[in-house]
Amino acid sequence: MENILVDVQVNAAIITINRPKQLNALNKRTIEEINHALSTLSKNREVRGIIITGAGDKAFVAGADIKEFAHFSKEEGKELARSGQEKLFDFIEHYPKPIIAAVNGFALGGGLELAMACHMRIASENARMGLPEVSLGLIPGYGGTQRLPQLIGKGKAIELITTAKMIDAKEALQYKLVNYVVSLDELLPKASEIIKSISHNSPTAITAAIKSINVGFDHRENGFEKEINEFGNCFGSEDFVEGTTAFMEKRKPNF
Ligand code: DAK
Repeated sequence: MENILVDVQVNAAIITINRPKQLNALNKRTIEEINHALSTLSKNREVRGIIITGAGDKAFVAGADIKEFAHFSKEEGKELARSGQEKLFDFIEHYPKPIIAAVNGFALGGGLELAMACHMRIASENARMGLPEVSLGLIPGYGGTQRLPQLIGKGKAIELITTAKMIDAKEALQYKLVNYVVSLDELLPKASEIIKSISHNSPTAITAAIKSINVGFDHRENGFEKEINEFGNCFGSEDFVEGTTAFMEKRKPNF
């Protein structure tokens, strides 16, 4: 791996995007590497959740790598958008284990889109977020026009996208774009603490819950139907037997 670091700890794995001189801008290679790391980690049963963060204390990810796509044609732009969405953004959204973005500085453009594709976001007090694409003659191309309104509502999303303005961590919390704001020192511990509490619960049920929640935002499928199906499937799982048996035996379940 050239552009990321992967650190597998108890319960959680931390993926650090490691191009600090470029403020961790996302290029094609970084997208491929994150995809590869996530694919490997999905098979590791000890890993119950993933944290994605940026190297250094200045940026999570300052956007897609402008230097890489500046000369792209229309066709190349579409191809980059499609392959990036499949390999990273949709891949993360539909990942079977919870992924937390630990936003430790600038999360702009593709960087904020990456954070929004994650299941949860925690920001450090110095974080600054925005979708400045229209200032470059672009629109958000990695799902930002869809996920920002889902998270903060249509009116505020249109304001942020059309003004290209950056917001600070406090505003992001107020809009519910992030779940928590903590000091930079507390960022990774807070994310690990959430994954620790997730680790007490059934991995099968967590995957089913992620799938059901996602379908509720996918207008091609009926979320309530999906929830009924996934709920029914839980009854056939070993985790369900263990969870209910443990409850009746007044002990903690061992998933
Ligand atoms: N790409 C490439 N390099 C970047 C970068 C980026 N997004 N952001 C920063 N850098 C590089 C700078 O060029 C500089 O490199 P050197 O000149 O030292 O070689 C280094 O990181 C440090 O940056 P600054 O010197 O600018 O640092 P400052 O503290 O002065 O400013 C800043 C920090 C974050 C305010 C500033 O760097 C900045 O405005 N950065 C750009 C923010 C931005 O506009 N991000 C891009 C948003 S647009 C697509 C799909 C999606 C997208 C595009 C295409 N397709 C599917 C085709 C998404 C687009 C975006 O993300």
